[in-house]
Amino acid sequence: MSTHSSPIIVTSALPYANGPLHLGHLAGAYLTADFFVRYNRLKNEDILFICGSDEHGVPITIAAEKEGVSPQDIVDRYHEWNKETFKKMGISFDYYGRTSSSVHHNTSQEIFTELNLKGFFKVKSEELFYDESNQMFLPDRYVKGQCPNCGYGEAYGDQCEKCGNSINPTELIKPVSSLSGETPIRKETQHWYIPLGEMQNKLESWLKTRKDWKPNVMGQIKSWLQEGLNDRAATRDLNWGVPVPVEGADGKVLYVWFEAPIGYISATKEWAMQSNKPEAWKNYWKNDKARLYHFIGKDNIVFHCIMFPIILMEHGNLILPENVPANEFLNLEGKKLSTSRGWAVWLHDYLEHFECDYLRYALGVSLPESKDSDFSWKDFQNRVNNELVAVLGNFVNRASTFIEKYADSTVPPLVDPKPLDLEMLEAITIQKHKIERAYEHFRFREAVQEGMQLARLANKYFTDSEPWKTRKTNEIACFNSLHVSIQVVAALSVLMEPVLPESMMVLRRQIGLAESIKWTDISSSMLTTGQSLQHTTLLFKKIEDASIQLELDKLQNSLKDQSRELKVEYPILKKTIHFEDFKNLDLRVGVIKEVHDVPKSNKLLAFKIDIGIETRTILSGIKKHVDNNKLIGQKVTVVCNLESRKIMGIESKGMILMAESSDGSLYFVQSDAEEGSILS
Ligand code: B3M
Ligand code: ZN
Repeated sequence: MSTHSSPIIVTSALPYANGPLHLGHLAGAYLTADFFVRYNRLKNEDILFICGSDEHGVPITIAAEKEGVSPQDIVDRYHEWNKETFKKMGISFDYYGRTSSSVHHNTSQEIFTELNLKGFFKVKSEELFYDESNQMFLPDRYVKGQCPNCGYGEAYGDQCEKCGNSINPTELIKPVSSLSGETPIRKETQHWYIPLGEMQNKLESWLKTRKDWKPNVMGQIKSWLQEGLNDRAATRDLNWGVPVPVEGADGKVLYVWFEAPIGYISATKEWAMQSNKPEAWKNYWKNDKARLYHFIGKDNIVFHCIMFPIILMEHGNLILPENVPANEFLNLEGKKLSTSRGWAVWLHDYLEHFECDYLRYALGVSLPESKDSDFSWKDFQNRVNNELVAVLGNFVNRASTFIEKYADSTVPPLVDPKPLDLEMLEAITIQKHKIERAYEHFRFREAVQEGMQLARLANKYFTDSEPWKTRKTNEIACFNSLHVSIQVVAALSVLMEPVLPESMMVLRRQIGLAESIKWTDISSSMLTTGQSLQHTTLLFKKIEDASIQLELDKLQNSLKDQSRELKVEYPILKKTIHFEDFKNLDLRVGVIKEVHDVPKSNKLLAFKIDIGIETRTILSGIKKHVDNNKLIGQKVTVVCNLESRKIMGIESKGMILMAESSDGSLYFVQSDAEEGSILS
């Protein structure tokens, strides 16, 4: 993607307005989008950054019921709060809308109606779960039960969070209403289905034209397509949401995942109206030349890469995404982030104690770009102290203090520079190109690191050229070092702007760079000789151990608080079996000899396991739960006399026993006994 003048529209997933924002949100869909947008603004692109609150759907009504307030109260509270938090975090949306707005209601109803008139939907009458005591149907999370695919006991009516499969509610085994805890009855109702299955070929042809998509994103899409797409209802029996615009459809609303992505369009319309150019939204959505980028977390891939494109395609006259650079998940201190368990860092809380730029940088270098990554407070402290303070801040400070003291606070001349000086000046252009390439291919970690790399090189240059010595022996050489250094400072103040907007703005003011400075202005001569410089303040402050300990304690305490309230629910015991039944199980200790990926599967691994008497191939769907590099040589427990099964063309003989912890993580059942040992 090079600089052309076609408009760009960037969207970040609309967070549900049912709770405050945390670190996982930021790392998933907002920080990278903001880096990308700020970079493109500096490049003078015509770019629009859209987001807003997702205010409908079962997540909202359930949050309201939990607190005993109305859904409206919930969304009003969190909409304003989240909007404010994003702003304080430096996320520079051009418009932050909300899906309860009338523009959104109208827009999504219009799109539904248009599709309905085209005969796009399949209208089906079917029996769905109904809670008799509450007199309501139980869409999505209102019904829980056992997953028909993986057996997980807490699967929801729309999706199993364990295996990621989408579910038709009536497929749930032992369904229970989340409202009354009772077994629901089945009751006839009518819904409008999106015929995803029929659209699969068309979708696949379009996907083939998508270039440069991240492998983690394409991989997930392909595995959905491989399993074959099922029709999905675009409507729900609920009274909170956008009413279905069809006569006789009282008590029905559009499915939140049908209308929420349309929120991107509605918010763009609102932005256009607010900017007094009401037609301007078309420049982004109805313009073949415009490019649309959805920034999301990986759990939203199916909706943005399958469902929404199908809706856009069938509607016609609206552009489809150019790319969907989804991120994986961010873990916290080595564990899965979980708001219900209190294992989260809330952004509003963070902002009370630290600068927004610190987190933007620390997360920026460790983003879950291609695989899940981890945030730890210790690492955060190290990034701030050893990189922001000790490298970038230190360099800026050294350069400007010297100029203040020895060059009368003006940019000294560059006279007869030596190779060391010229190399440093060249590094500006080299790093600039590296950063550009990184941003243009959605490699944000790299972009951040290459920026810091320039500061690292500059620190070394400063040390090597020893201006504190030359100032007494060779003033020209000393001035050259200071001239070069302050030019690097100027370049850094723009190169690092997407990552560190607050501190780089302060820096640019101090060195007298114009507000309007652009990416193309980055060069080795951004400041002119003789230009006077203001006194620079320290850009970053060291974080003490005590502040980090405070955060760690807070995390532990909230975990304790939550577990008091929210005891882990263990499934009830299975029914008693005879001793003989148990004796029939052949369990042995095995040792992992080889591990291979299974082509086209992002869940399965193929193991070769030595069970003493022989080495067997066993397939197991635990890819996400284990560290691939640490598998060989591990002891595991194998169910050896389970009938063999062919999975994805490979014969699997037996099963590896796994223990499942309450957060859904899987662990091997291990023994120190030698391979072949029998468990009895
Ligand atoms: N609100 C889900 C989420 O927060 C959803 C995103 C909507 S994007 C159109 O994960
Ligand atoms: Zn499942």
